[in-house]
Amino acid sequence: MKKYNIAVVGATGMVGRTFLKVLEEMNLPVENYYLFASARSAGKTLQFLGKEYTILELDEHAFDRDIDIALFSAGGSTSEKYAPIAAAKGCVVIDNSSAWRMDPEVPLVVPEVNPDDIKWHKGIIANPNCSTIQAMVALRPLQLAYGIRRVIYSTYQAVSGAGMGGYADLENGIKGEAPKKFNHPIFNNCLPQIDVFLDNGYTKEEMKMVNETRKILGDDSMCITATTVRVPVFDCHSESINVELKKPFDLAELKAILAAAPGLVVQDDPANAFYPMAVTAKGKNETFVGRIRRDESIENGVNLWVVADNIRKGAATNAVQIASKLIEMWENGTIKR
Ligand code: NAP
Ligand code: 3JM
Repeated sequence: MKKYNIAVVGATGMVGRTFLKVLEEMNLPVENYYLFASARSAGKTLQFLGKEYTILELDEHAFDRDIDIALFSAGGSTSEKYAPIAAAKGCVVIDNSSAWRMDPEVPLVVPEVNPDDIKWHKGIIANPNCSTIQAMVALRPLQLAYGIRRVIYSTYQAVSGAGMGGYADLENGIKGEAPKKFNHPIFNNCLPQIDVFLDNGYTKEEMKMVNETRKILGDDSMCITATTVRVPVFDCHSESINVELKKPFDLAELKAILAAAPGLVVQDDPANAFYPMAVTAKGKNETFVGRIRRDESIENGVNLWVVADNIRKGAATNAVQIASKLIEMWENGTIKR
């Protein structure tokens, strides 16, 4: 099997460091790794695969090397500028930022859900928002079985989703210090604002969930609304998802469909207080679903509680799974390198 060269852009960040852990675990056929960050970290070293790697500065010439795949997680403006430069050099960018997700020329991929969209990439493949990814893993099987008319998302999102700065705000807030990353203290608090506010009164995070869900599930007519909330939890996003299906369902059958879905683990035994939680999802690559019950206020309604490690399945794991699928498609001739 051919071996490939992989770059990690933003290697020193919360997502970037998890990329390195997931890459160590997933054992892709890789010849060389190149780790990039800003001038702030260039020259520093990171331990990876038992070796010491020196961080390289990201600049216009970074992709002059023979790089097959670049995993980007260095913020929207970095992706906006450098992803086209990398793609022009023949490298396939798997981008974790929101910069390219809604571009009609860019596939937006959750490997368990729409892997075939990888086939029409033109050099950039987008990784969805963390909150969207875990919802897709749970909703796709229901869409295929019953059709989905409407979705109401209410999220409880960990501070790690706001990077190293988000983590520091909770750690320091516990000690009584003022926040630097968030507008308000996050310790002992819930912030009904993630990312900036838009003209329609929603936050950008909320509209990411609405628009990305429609694109990934391939249904622009799906009715979707979202309220996204930052909570004082270090790791893992939890989501209440209320779904209105198009067809009637049998609850036992619906649970069996979820239990058989790829990447999804059902944890649903209320009698024993067994359901998905942030503390049990931490460090895992799967998405967890529980509290599966009929919404008795509408016809064909169901409520779900969905939890995943936002930096793993919500970011690094999903991106590395895309890379793995891409390599598989190159190797079996589905798409040309
Ligand atoms: P973080 O902990 O703040 O890390 C940011 C990383 O970006 C660091 O490695 C930093 O390098 C690097 N960086 C910043 N500016 C750069 C520049 N001009 N050139 C090169 N590298 C630069 O943030 P994070 O949580 O890892 O998130 C990083 C990005 O990933 C986010 O901004 C977001 O777009 C995306 N993200 C996506 C998801 C998802 O759901 N898909 C989830 C979380 C984050 P230095 O060490 O040099 O500062
Ligand atoms: C998650 O540079 C930025 O503004 C990054 C903001 C950000 C994003 C984003 O919009 O790319 C922080 C955390 C995300 C995301 O996954 O959408």
